[in-house]
Amino acid sequence: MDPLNWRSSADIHGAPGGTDGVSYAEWKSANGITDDFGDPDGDGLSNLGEFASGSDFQVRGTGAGITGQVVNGVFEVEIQRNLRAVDEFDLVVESSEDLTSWANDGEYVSETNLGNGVGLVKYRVTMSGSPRKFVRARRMLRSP
Ligand SMILES: [Ca+2]
Repeated sequence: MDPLNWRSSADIHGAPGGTDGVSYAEWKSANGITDDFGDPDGDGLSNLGEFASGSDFQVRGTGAGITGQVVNGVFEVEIQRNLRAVDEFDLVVESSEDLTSWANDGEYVSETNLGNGVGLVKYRVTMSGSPRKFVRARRMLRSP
């Protein structure tokens, strides 16, 4: 087993002997969602994005989303993700100096389990002397 595929359990104390993952299809069915890109709470995050981040698709502004700050010349970004959904999504952090050319240079640092099925993943991006740098995070649904 590849340790890079390991993840935190969604709940504190884990789920020994079983999985605590929930597929996007199961979540959609349980919540009566038919539109992946619908936004019933009007917060700009699609239903698919709400599932991936572990926020409530019916309540605007639930969860931390994405935050960032410069620490000792390194940009650190924290991204909220649904720990029950991480088996289905890859998270990629990219940076750009011109919003045209993007580099997959986000370096994984750590993840904190917030204990409510949500984790905060920290990545760092080197500023490399550029006067400005843009950072984005992409969640990509894995192919079955
Ligand atoms: Ca939304």
